[in-house]
Amino acid sequence: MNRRSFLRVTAGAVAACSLRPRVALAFPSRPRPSPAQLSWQRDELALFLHFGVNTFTDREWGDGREDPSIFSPAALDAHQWTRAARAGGARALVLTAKHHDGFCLWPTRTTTHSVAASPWRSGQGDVVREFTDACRAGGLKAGLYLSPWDRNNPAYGDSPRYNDLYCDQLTELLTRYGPIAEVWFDGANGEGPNGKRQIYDWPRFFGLVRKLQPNAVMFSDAGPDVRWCGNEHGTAGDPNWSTVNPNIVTFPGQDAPGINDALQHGDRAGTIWRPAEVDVSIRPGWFYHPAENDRVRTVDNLIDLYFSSVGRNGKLLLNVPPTRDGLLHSTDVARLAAFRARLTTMLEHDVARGVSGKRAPIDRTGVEIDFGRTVWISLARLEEDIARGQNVARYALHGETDGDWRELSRGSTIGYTKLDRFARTAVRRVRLSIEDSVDRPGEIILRLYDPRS
Ligand code: FUL
Repeated sequence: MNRRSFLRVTAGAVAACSLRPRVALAFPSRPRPSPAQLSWQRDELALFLHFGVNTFTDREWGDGREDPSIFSPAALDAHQWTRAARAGGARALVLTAKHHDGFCLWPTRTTTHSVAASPWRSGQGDVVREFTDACRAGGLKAGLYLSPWDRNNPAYGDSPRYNDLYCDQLTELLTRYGPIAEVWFDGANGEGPNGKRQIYDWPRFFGLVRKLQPNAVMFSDAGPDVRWCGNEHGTAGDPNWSTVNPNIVTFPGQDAPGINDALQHGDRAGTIWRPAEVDVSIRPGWFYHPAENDRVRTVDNLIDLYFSSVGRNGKLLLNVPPTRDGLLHSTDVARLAAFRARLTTMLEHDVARGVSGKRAPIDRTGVEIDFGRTVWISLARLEEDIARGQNVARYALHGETDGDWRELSRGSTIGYTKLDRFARTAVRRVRLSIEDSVDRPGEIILRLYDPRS
Protein backbone atom coordinates (compact mmCIF):
# COMPACT_ATOMS: atom_id res chain seq x y z
CA MET A 1 0.00 0.00 0.00
CA ASN A 2 1.44 3.39 -0.87
CA ARG A 3 0.78 6.57 1.09
CA ARG A 4 -2.65 7.00 -0.43
CA SER A 5 -5.63 5.28 0.98
CA PHE A 6 -7.63 3.99 -1.95
CA LEU A 7 -11.28 3.75 -1.19
CA ARG A 8 -13.12 2.14 -3.97
CA VAL A 9 -16.56 3.60 -4.26
CA THR A 10 -17.77 1.10 -6.76
CA ALA A 11 -21.16 -0.23 -7.52
CA GLY A 12 -21.69 -3.84 -6.62
CA ALA A 13 -22.68 -6.23 -9.37
CA VAL A 14 -26.39 -5.91 -8.65
CA ALA A 15 -26.32 -2.14 -8.43
CA ALA A 16 -24.35 -1.92 -11.63
CA CYS A 17 -27.02 -3.81 -13.47
CA SER A 18 -29.74 -1.52 -12.25
CA LEU A 19 -27.83 1.69 -12.94
CA ARG A 20 -26.17 1.07 -16.24
CA PRO A 21 -29.08 0.90 -18.68
CA ARG A 22 -30.64 4.13 -17.42
CA VAL A 23 -27.37 6.01 -17.41
CA ALA A 24 -26.43 4.68 -20.81
CA LEU A 25 -29.59 6.17 -22.28
CA ALA A 26 -29.25 9.54 -20.62
CA PHE A 27 -25.50 9.93 -21.18
CA PRO A 28 -24.45 7.84 -24.14
CA SER A 29 -20.86 8.98 -23.73
CA ARG A 30 -19.88 10.94 -20.67
CA PRO A 31 -17.13 13.39 -21.62
CA ARG A 32 -13.58 12.67 -20.55
CA PRO A 33 -10.49 14.87 -20.65
CA SER A 34 -7.98 14.74 -23.48
CA PRO A 35 -4.40 13.91 -22.45
CA ALA A 36 -3.56 17.64 -22.69
CA GLN A 37 -6.51 18.64 -20.49
CA LEU A 38 -5.64 15.96 -17.96
CA SER A 39 -2.02 17.02 -17.76
CA TRP A 40 -3.07 20.70 -17.52
CA GLN A 41 -5.31 19.94 -14.55
CA ARG A 42 -2.81 17.72 -12.78
CA ASP A 43 -0.32 20.59 -12.88
CA GLU A 44 -2.62 22.27 -10.33
CA LEU A 45 -0.72 25.57 -10.29
CA ALA A 46 0.68 27.78 -13.06
CA LEU A 47 2.13 31.27 -12.79
CA PHE A 48 0.76 34.11 -14.88
CA LEU A 49 3.26 36.83 -15.84
CA HIS A 50 1.78 40.19 -16.80
CA PHE A 51 4.66 42.14 -18.25
CA GLY A 52 4.97 44.87 -20.87
CA VAL A 53 4.78 48.62 -21.28
CA ASN A 54 2.27 48.89 -18.43
CA THR A 55 5.04 47.71 -16.12
CA PHE A 56 6.82 50.96 -16.93
CA THR A 57 3.83 53.33 -17.04
CA ASP A 58 2.33 52.01 -13.79
CA ARG A 59 -0.97 51.36 -15.52
CA GLU A 60 -3.22 48.32 -15.86
CA TRP A 61 -4.48 48.98 -19.38
CA GLY A 62 -2.25 50.85 -21.81
CA ASP A 63 -3.91 52.88 -24.54
CA GLY A 64 -1.52 51.82 -27.29
CA ARG A 65 0.28 55.16 -27.49
CA GLU A 66 3.17 54.12 -25.26
CA ASP A 67 6.63 54.81 -26.62
CA PRO A 68 8.49 51.47 -27.01
CA SER A 69 11.60 53.19 -25.66
CA ILE A 70 10.15 52.97 -22.13
CA PHE A 71 10.58 49.20 -22.17
CA SER A 72 13.98 48.63 -20.54
CA PRO A 73 14.02 45.79 -17.99
CA ALA A 74 17.75 46.08 -17.30
CA ALA A 75 18.12 42.94 -15.18
CA LEU A 76 15.62 40.68 -16.93
CA ASP A 77 16.32 37.05 -16.09
CA ALA A 78 13.65 34.54 -17.10
CA HIS A 79 15.50 31.85 -15.14
CA GLN A 80 14.72 33.79 -11.99
CA TRP A 81 11.02 33.55 -12.95
CA THR A 82 11.18 29.80 -13.44
CA ARG A 83 13.17 29.23 -10.24
CA ALA A 84 10.51 31.10 -8.29
CA ALA A 85 7.77 29.14 -10.06
CA ARG A 86 9.39 25.83 -9.18
CA ALA A 87 9.90 26.86 -5.57
CA GLY A 88 6.20 27.75 -5.48
CA GLY A 89 5.30 24.34 -6.87
CA ALA A 90 4.02 25.64 -10.22
CA ARG A 91 4.49 23.40 -13.22
CA ALA A 92 3.73 25.92 -15.96
CA LEU A 93 3.90 29.65 -16.71
CA VAL A 94 1.84 31.87 -18.99
CA LEU A 95 3.38 35.11 -20.29
CA THR A 96 1.51 38.08 -21.78
CA ALA A 97 3.22 38.17 -25.17
CA LYS A 98 0.92 41.09 -26.05
CA HIS A 99 -1.56 42.86 -23.77
CA HIS A 100 -4.36 45.23 -24.83
CA ASP A 101 -1.83 48.02 -25.53
CA GLY A 102 -0.54 46.05 -28.52
CA PHE A 103 3.15 46.10 -27.51
CA CYS A 104 4.72 42.81 -28.58
CA LEU A 105 7.32 41.18 -26.34
CA TRP A 106 8.85 39.41 -29.34
CA PRO A 107 10.33 40.84 -32.55
CA THR A 108 7.29 40.36 -34.75
CA ARG A 109 7.07 41.00 -38.47
CA THR A 110 3.47 42.23 -37.99
CA THR A 111 4.16 45.58 -36.33
CA THR A 112 6.99 47.87 -35.30
CA HIS A 113 5.36 48.29 -31.89
CA SER A 114 7.55 45.70 -30.19
CA VAL A 115 10.71 44.99 -28.23
CA ALA A 116 12.65 45.52 -31.46
CA ALA A 117 11.93 49.25 -31.12
CA SER A 118 13.04 49.35 -27.48
CA PRO A 119 16.49 49.95 -26.00
CA TRP A 120 16.36 46.58 -24.21
CA ARG A 121 19.21 44.36 -25.46
CA SER A 122 19.80 47.14 -28.02
CA GLY A 123 16.61 46.19 -29.82
CA GLN A 124 17.87 42.63 -30.37
CA GLY A 125 16.00 41.08 -27.46
CA ASP A 126 13.11 38.62 -27.46
CA VAL A 127 11.28 38.14 -24.15
CA VAL A 128 9.23 35.26 -25.51
CA ARG A 129 12.43 33.45 -26.53
CA GLU A 130 14.08 33.96 -23.13
CA PHE A 131 10.87 32.92 -21.40
CA THR A 132 10.31 29.74 -23.41
CA ASP A 133 13.99 28.76 -23.18
CA ALA A 134 13.96 29.23 -19.40
CA CYS A 135 10.76 27.19 -19.06
CA ARG A 136 12.28 24.36 -21.05
CA ALA A 137 15.52 24.49 -19.07
CA GLY A 138 13.53 24.41 -15.83
CA GLY A 139 11.29 21.53 -16.89
CA LEU A 140 8.21 23.76 -16.88
CA LYS A 141 5.49 24.17 -19.48
CA ALA A 142 5.29 27.48 -21.34
CA GLY A 143 2.03 29.20 -22.18
CA LEU A 144 1.34 32.44 -24.06
CA TYR A 145 -1.35 35.11 -23.74
CA LEU A 146 -2.02 37.09 -26.91
CA SER A 147 -4.62 39.79 -26.35
CA PRO A 148 -7.20 39.86 -29.13
CA TRP A 149 -8.01 43.46 -28.22
CA ASP A 150 -5.22 45.65 -29.61
CA ARG A 151 -5.34 49.40 -28.88
CA ASN A 152 -2.28 50.16 -30.98
CA ASN A 153 -2.71 48.38 -34.26
CA PRO A 154 -4.30 50.48 -37.02
CA ALA A 155 -5.91 47.35 -38.47
CA TYR A 156 -7.94 46.77 -35.31
CA GLY A 157 -11.61 47.22 -36.11
CA ASP A 158 -11.04 46.48 -39.79
CA SER A 159 -12.14 42.95 -39.12
CA PRO A 160 -10.73 40.81 -41.95
CA ARG A 161 -7.44 42.72 -41.98
CA TYR A 162 -6.94 42.47 -38.22
CA ASN A 163 -7.97 38.81 -38.15
CA ASP A 164 -5.23 38.10 -40.71
CA LEU A 165 -2.73 40.02 -38.62
CA TYR A 166 -3.79 38.26 -35.43
CA CYS A 167 -3.34 34.91 -37.15
CA ASP A 168 0.12 35.99 -38.29
CA GLN A 169 0.99 36.83 -34.69
CA LEU A 170 -0.32 33.48 -33.48
CA THR A 171 1.67 31.76 -36.21
CA GLU A 172 4.88 33.46 -35.16
CA LEU A 173 4.34 32.59 -31.52
CA LEU A 174 3.37 29.00 -32.21
CA THR A 175 6.07 28.14 -34.72
CA ARG A 176 9.18 29.86 -33.44
CA TYR A 177 9.43 28.77 -29.84
CA GLY A 178 8.91 25.01 -29.63
CA PRO A 179 6.06 23.37 -27.72
CA ILE A 180 3.53 25.77 -26.19
CA ALA A 181 1.29 24.14 -23.59
CA GLU A 182 -1.44 26.77 -23.26
CA VAL A 183 -2.75 29.60 -25.44
CA TRP A 184 -4.70 32.19 -23.48
CA PHE A 185 -7.47 34.19 -25.20
CA ASP A 186 -8.68 37.08 -23.09
CA GLY A 187 -12.36 37.92 -23.14
CA ALA A 188 -11.73 41.65 -22.58
CA ASN A 189 -12.47 43.29 -25.91
CA GLY A 190 -12.96 46.99 -26.41
CA GLU A 191 -13.28 49.70 -28.96
CA GLY A 192 -11.37 50.13 -32.21
CA PRO A 193 -10.32 53.48 -33.68
CA ASN A 194 -13.32 55.74 -34.10
CA GLY A 195 -15.45 53.35 -32.10
CA LYS A 196 -15.08 50.61 -34.74
CA ARG A 197 -15.65 47.15 -33.36
CA GLN A 198 -13.66 44.11 -34.29
CA ILE A 199 -15.51 40.97 -35.32
CA TYR A 200 -13.17 38.15 -34.40
CA ASP A 201 -12.95 34.97 -36.40
CA TRP A 202 -12.76 32.63 -33.41
CA PRO A 203 -13.18 29.38 -35.33
CA ARG A 204 -10.23 30.40 -37.48
CA PHE A 205 -8.07 31.28 -34.45
CA PHE A 206 -8.94 28.06 -32.65
CA GLY A 207 -8.33 26.01 -35.80
CA LEU A 208 -4.95 27.62 -36.35
CA VAL A 209 -3.77 26.90 -32.80
CA ARG A 210 -4.97 23.31 -33.07
CA LYS A 211 -3.06 22.91 -36.32
CA LEU A 212 0.18 24.51 -35.14
CA GLN A 213 0.24 23.20 -31.56
CA PRO A 214 -2.08 20.19 -31.37
CA ASN A 215 -1.00 19.45 -27.79
CA ALA A 216 -1.74 22.91 -26.44
CA VAL A 217 -4.86 23.66 -24.45
CA MET A 218 -6.75 26.80 -25.44
CA PHE A 219 -8.21 28.94 -22.67
CA SER A 220 -11.09 31.36 -23.10
CA ASP A 221 -14.60 31.92 -21.81
CA ALA A 222 -15.62 29.54 -24.57
CA GLY A 223 -12.65 27.18 -24.31
CA PRO A 224 -12.45 25.22 -26.45
CA ASP A 225 -10.28 23.25 -24.02
CA VAL A 226 -10.37 25.08 -20.69
CA ARG A 227 -12.76 27.78 -19.56
CA TRP A 228 -12.60 30.91 -17.46
CA CYS A 229 -14.10 30.35 -13.99
CA GLY A 230 -16.14 33.57 -14.26
CA ASN A 231 -14.32 35.84 -11.79
CA GLU A 232 -10.87 37.17 -11.01
CA HIS A 233 -10.90 36.79 -7.24
CA GLY A 234 -9.74 33.20 -7.07
CA THR A 235 -12.93 31.25 -6.51
CA ALA A 236 -14.10 28.33 -8.58
CA GLY A 237 -17.81 27.56 -8.52
CA ASP A 238 -19.55 25.22 -6.11
CA PRO A 239 -20.65 22.98 -7.71
CA ASN A 240 -17.95 23.01 -10.32
CA TRP A 241 -18.50 20.61 -13.20
CA SER A 242 -15.75 20.14 -15.76
CA THR A 243 -18.45 19.38 -18.29
CA VAL A 244 -20.26 22.18 -20.13
CA ASN A 245 -23.06 22.80 -22.57
CA PRO A 246 -21.08 24.34 -25.46
CA ASN A 247 -24.14 26.22 -26.71
CA ILE A 248 -24.24 28.62 -23.77
CA VAL A 249 -20.87 30.39 -23.91
CA THR A 250 -20.02 30.42 -27.59
CA PHE A 251 -17.30 33.07 -27.84
CA PRO A 252 -14.88 34.86 -25.51
CA GLY A 253 -16.25 38.00 -23.90
CA GLN A 254 -19.86 37.02 -24.44
CA ASP A 255 -22.13 38.77 -21.99
CA ALA A 256 -25.68 37.61 -21.45
CA PRO A 257 -27.83 36.23 -18.66
CA GLY A 258 -26.70 32.76 -17.65
CA ILE A 259 -23.15 33.15 -18.92
CA ASN A 260 -21.56 33.69 -15.55
CA ASP A 261 -23.41 30.79 -14.05
CA ALA A 262 -22.25 28.55 -16.85
CA LEU A 263 -18.65 29.67 -16.37
CA GLN A 264 -18.76 29.21 -12.61
CA HIS A 265 -20.56 25.93 -12.42
CA GLY A 266 -20.23 24.13 -15.73
CA ASP A 267 -23.07 21.74 -16.43
CA ARG A 268 -23.83 18.41 -14.83
CA ALA A 269 -25.27 17.14 -18.10
CA GLY A 270 -22.67 18.88 -20.27
CA THR A 271 -21.47 17.13 -23.39
CA ILE A 272 -18.01 18.71 -23.59
CA TRP A 273 -15.08 18.45 -21.16
CA ARG A 274 -13.98 22.03 -20.42
CA PRO A 275 -12.59 22.43 -16.87
CA ALA A 276 -12.31 25.79 -15.11
CA GLU A 277 -9.15 27.86 -14.76
CA VAL A 278 -9.01 30.27 -11.85
CA ASP A 279 -6.89 33.32 -12.70
CA VAL A 280 -6.07 35.68 -9.89
CA SER A 281 -3.20 37.98 -8.95
CA ILE A 282 -0.85 37.80 -5.98
CA ARG A 283 -1.15 41.61 -5.87
CA PRO A 284 -4.16 43.89 -6.37
CA GLY A 285 -3.15 44.62 -9.98
CA TRP A 286 -2.20 42.31 -12.83
CA PHE A 287 0.86 44.41 -13.71
CA TYR A 288 3.61 45.37 -11.29
CA HIS A 289 3.08 48.61 -9.37
CA PRO A 290 5.69 49.69 -6.78
CA ALA A 291 2.90 51.06 -4.55
CA GLU A 292 1.57 47.52 -4.13
CA ASN A 293 4.75 46.04 -2.64
CA ASP A 294 3.09 45.92 0.76
CA ARG A 295 -0.08 44.39 -0.60
CA VAL A 296 1.22 40.99 -1.70
CA ARG A 297 -1.08 38.17 -0.61
CA THR A 298 -0.09 36.47 2.63
CA VAL A 299 0.71 32.77 2.89
CA ASP A 300 -2.65 32.20 4.62
CA ASN A 301 -4.38 33.93 1.76
CA LEU A 302 -2.50 31.90 -0.85
CA ILE A 303 -3.49 28.71 0.96
CA ASP A 304 -7.11 29.89 0.91
CA LEU A 305 -6.77 30.48 -2.84
CA TYR A 306 -5.50 26.95 -3.31
CA PHE A 307 -8.51 25.63 -1.42
CA SER A 308 -11.00 27.72 -3.41
CA SER A 309 -9.47 26.80 -6.78
CA VAL A 310 -7.59 23.49 -6.88
CA GLY A 311 -9.67 22.38 -3.89
CA ARG A 312 -12.81 22.99 -5.93
CA ASN A 313 -11.86 21.13 -9.06
CA GLY A 314 -10.13 24.12 -10.68
CA LYS A 315 -6.66 24.92 -11.90
CA LEU A 316 -4.98 27.89 -10.24
CA LEU A 317 -3.29 30.44 -12.51
CA LEU A 318 -1.59 32.79 -10.08
CA ASN A 319 -0.32 36.06 -11.49
CA VAL A 320 3.12 37.15 -10.24
CA PRO A 321 4.16 40.17 -12.31
CA PRO A 322 7.80 40.98 -13.12
CA THR A 323 9.08 44.38 -11.96
CA ARG A 324 10.68 47.11 -14.07
CA ASP A 325 14.00 45.34 -13.56
CA GLY A 326 12.53 42.29 -15.29
CA LEU A 327 12.65 40.20 -12.11
CA LEU A 328 9.95 38.91 -9.80
CA HIS A 329 9.89 40.99 -6.64
CA SER A 330 11.64 39.43 -3.62
CA THR A 331 8.47 39.64 -1.52
CA ASP A 332 6.47 37.71 -4.10
CA VAL A 333 9.24 35.14 -4.50
CA ALA A 334 9.47 34.59 -0.75
CA ARG A 335 5.67 34.33 -0.47
CA LEU A 336 5.53 31.68 -3.18
CA ALA A 337 8.16 29.52 -1.52
CA ALA A 338 6.54 29.90 1.91
CA PHE A 339 3.15 29.02 0.45
CA ARG A 340 4.51 25.79 -1.00
CA ALA A 341 6.31 24.88 2.21
CA ARG A 342 3.10 25.39 4.19
CA LEU A 343 1.00 23.39 1.74
CA THR A 344 3.49 20.54 1.71
CA THR A 345 3.40 20.41 5.51
CA MET A 346 -0.40 20.49 5.55
CA LEU A 347 -0.69 17.59 3.13
CA GLU A 348 2.28 15.62 4.36
CA HIS A 349 0.74 13.04 6.63
CA ASP A 350 -2.33 11.20 5.41
CA VAL A 351 -3.71 9.57 8.54
CA ALA A 352 -5.79 7.21 6.40
CA ARG A 353 -2.62 5.76 4.91
CA GLY A 354 -2.06 2.12 5.68
CA VAL A 355 -5.56 1.39 6.97
CA SER A 356 -6.36 -0.76 3.96
CA GLY A 357 -7.08 -3.88 5.99
CA LYS A 358 -9.50 -1.97 8.16
CA ARG A 359 -11.78 -0.49 5.59
CA ALA A 360 -15.01 -2.06 4.48
CA PRO A 361 -17.43 -1.11 1.74
CA ILE A 362 -20.81 -0.29 3.25
CA ASP A 363 -22.95 -0.21 0.13
CA ARG A 364 -22.87 0.92 -3.44
CA THR A 365 -22.90 4.59 -2.51
CA GLY A 366 -20.11 4.87 -0.03
CA VAL A 367 -17.31 3.43 2.00
CA GLU A 368 -16.39 3.29 5.62
CA ILE A 369 -12.92 3.09 7.06
CA ASP A 370 -12.16 1.90 10.55
CA PHE A 371 -8.94 3.17 12.05
CA GLY A 372 -9.17 0.76 14.98
CA ARG A 373 -7.96 3.59 17.19
CA THR A 374 -8.71 7.25 17.74
CA VAL A 375 -7.20 9.66 15.25
CA TRP A 376 -7.55 13.42 14.95
CA ILE A 377 -8.57 14.90 11.63
CA SER A 378 -9.48 18.36 10.36
CA LEU A 379 -8.97 18.20 6.60
CA ALA A 380 -10.16 15.85 3.87
CA ARG A 381 -8.97 15.60 0.30
CA LEU A 382 -11.31 13.74 -2.05
CA GLU A 383 -10.41 12.88 -5.61
CA GLU A 384 -12.32 11.32 -8.46
CA ASP A 385 -10.46 9.49 -11.17
CA ILE A 386 -11.18 12.22 -13.75
CA ALA A 387 -9.42 10.31 -16.52
CA ARG A 388 -12.74 8.45 -16.53
CA GLY A 389 -14.88 11.58 -16.28
CA GLN A 390 -16.60 13.41 -13.43
CA ASN A 391 -19.62 11.94 -11.72
CA VAL A 392 -20.15 12.80 -8.06
CA ALA A 393 -22.85 15.45 -7.51
CA ARG A 394 -23.31 15.28 -3.73
CA TYR A 395 -21.46 13.60 -0.89
CA ALA A 396 -21.17 13.67 2.88
CA LEU A 397 -18.35 12.76 5.20
CA HIS A 398 -19.14 11.53 8.69
CA GLY A 399 -16.90 10.57 11.58
CA GLU A 400 -17.65 8.29 14.53
CA THR A 401 -16.46 8.59 18.10
CA ASP A 402 -17.86 6.45 20.92
CA GLY A 403 -20.69 5.22 18.71
CA ASP A 404 -21.76 8.74 17.88
CA TRP A 405 -21.68 9.63 14.16
CA ARG A 406 -21.38 13.30 13.29
CA GLU A 407 -21.12 15.11 10.01
CA LEU A 408 -17.63 16.42 9.25
CA SER A 409 -18.33 17.96 5.88
CA ARG A 410 -20.61 17.73 2.91
CA GLY A 411 -20.39 19.04 -0.59
CA SER A 412 -21.50 18.86 -4.17
CA THR A 413 -18.97 18.06 -6.90
CA ILE A 414 -15.58 16.44 -6.32
CA GLY A 415 -13.82 16.12 -9.70
CA TYR A 416 -10.03 16.35 -9.72
CA THR A 417 -9.90 17.39 -6.06
CA LYS A 418 -12.20 18.59 -3.33
CA LEU A 419 -10.64 19.95 -0.15
CA ASP A 420 -12.74 20.28 2.98
CA ARG A 421 -11.61 21.83 6.23
CA PHE A 422 -13.64 21.12 9.36
CA ALA A 423 -13.38 21.40 13.13
CA ARG A 424 -10.64 19.20 14.54
CA THR A 425 -12.34 15.96 15.50
CA ALA A 426 -11.24 12.69 17.09
CA VAL A 427 -12.66 9.72 15.17
CA ARG A 428 -12.38 5.95 15.12
CA ARG A 429 -14.31 5.51 11.89
CA VAL A 430 -15.02 7.70 8.87
CA ARG A 431 -17.76 7.20 6.32
CA LEU A 432 -17.93 8.77 2.88
CA SER A 433 -21.43 8.67 1.40
CA ILE A 434 -22.07 9.43 -2.25
CA GLU A 435 -25.61 10.80 -2.14
CA ASP A 436 -25.98 11.69 -5.80
CA SER A 437 -23.95 10.99 -8.90
CA VAL A 438 -24.48 11.30 -12.63
CA ASP A 439 -23.05 7.95 -13.49
CA ARG A 440 -21.50 5.20 -11.45
CA PRO A 441 -18.61 6.90 -9.62
CA GLY A 442 -15.31 5.20 -10.25
CA GLU A 443 -12.57 4.98 -7.71
CA ILE A 444 -12.51 7.82 -5.21
CA ILE A 445 -9.44 8.58 -3.17
CA LEU A 446 -9.98 9.88 0.34
CA ARG A 447 -7.07 11.34 2.22
CA LEU A 448 -7.38 12.68 5.74
CA TYR A 449 -5.08 15.08 7.54
CA ASP A 450 -4.65 16.91 10.77
CA PRO A 451 -2.42 19.80 9.72
CA ARG A 452 -2.42 21.48 13.13
CA SER A 453 -0.97 18.52 14.99
C1 FUL B 1 -8.57 40.73 -18.15
C2 FUL B 1 -7.67 41.87 -18.65
O1 FUL B 1 -8.41 43.00 -19.01
C3 FUL B 1 -6.71 42.16 -17.54
O2 FUL B 1 -5.88 43.23 -17.83
C4 FUL B 1 -5.89 40.90 -17.28
O3 FUL B 1 -5.09 40.61 -18.39
C5 FUL B 1 -6.81 39.74 -16.97
C6 FUL B 1 -6.09 38.42 -16.81
O4 FUL B 1 -7.79 39.59 -17.97
O5 FUL B 1 -9.61 40.47 -18.96
